[in-house]
Amino acid sequence: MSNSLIENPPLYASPAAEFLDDVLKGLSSASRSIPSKYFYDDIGSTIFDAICELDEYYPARAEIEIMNHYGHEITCRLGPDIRLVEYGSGSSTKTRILLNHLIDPCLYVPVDISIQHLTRTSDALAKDYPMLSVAPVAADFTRPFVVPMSEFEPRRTCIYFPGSTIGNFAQAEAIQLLADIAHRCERGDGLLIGFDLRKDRDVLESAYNDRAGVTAAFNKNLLHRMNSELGANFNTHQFSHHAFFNDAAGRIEMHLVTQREQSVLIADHSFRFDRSETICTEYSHKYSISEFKQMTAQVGWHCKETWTDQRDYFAVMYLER
Ligand code: AVJ
Repeated sequence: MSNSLIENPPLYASPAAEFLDDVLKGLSSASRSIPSKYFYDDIGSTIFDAICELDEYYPARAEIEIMNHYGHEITCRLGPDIRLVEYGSGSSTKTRILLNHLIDPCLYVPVDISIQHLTRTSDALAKDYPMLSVAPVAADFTRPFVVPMSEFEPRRTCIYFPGSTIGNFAQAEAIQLLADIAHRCERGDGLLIGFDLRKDRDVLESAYNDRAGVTAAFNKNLLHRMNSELGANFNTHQFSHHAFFNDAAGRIEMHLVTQREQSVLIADHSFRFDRSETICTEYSHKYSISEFKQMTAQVGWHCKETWTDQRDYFAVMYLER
């Protein structure tokens, strides 16, 4: 049915202006960083899909295992006639498992930052689920955006936030985002969210340092993106991928490390890098179930049920406002 892409009005004159602004800000601070949302251009989204196929990258498979095993139970919790809004829908792989079980969903709203990826995914879904209304929204979900309404009044709205994307936010920002989602919801609305659990350091570090180098390519794509979209002159061969578990902070950190001292020019701004200086490109927090319950309860969510995979590597939690 309705499958027209909704583009929300941008807060910046152009996406490139926002990207440039965030990069200049991130590289000017004492500990250099770039927001990880910029991984997901068309190429980055495709590399991420390849990461999900890697032997070492357990989170994708663990979450799919949970969805396959408890799909019926989970959708019983969500109930019939819902409007399903997905944050960071990517290829909507796990959503298909939900859609196979859901009873008469009124509308599916995939929200993603990569327009090309979103369009491809929504077209494929509309083809495979001809009875389903799909209303894709191209937006950065950390900013306010308009959620399309369904033709029929839904019983409730459920936010689906899979993939442990919540882990990419610093803890205070994650709590703020969970609060924002709560504010956008009405009493009785639901949140189905996936997050990665704390585990053995070796398992964690292998997942972000795969032997085939796909995660390294994913990380370095950010340099290619800055070169092609912002006219930067990063020598991509002189940066290496570095990922490790920061135990005290409970997170994997991904960095780009310069192999030698160098200067980089980005739109008239020159940045000096000392040898071994790093740019932090991603946090991936690993929480315990009780820690996560606490974070969500603080901002108005009530945990109804939690499901985990056999090895307790990953959790999917259902909460209500
Ligand atoms: C699934 C997007 C949350 O943090 O594990 C995968 C992205 N980064 N390998 C994660 C990612 C490096 C990822 N998210």
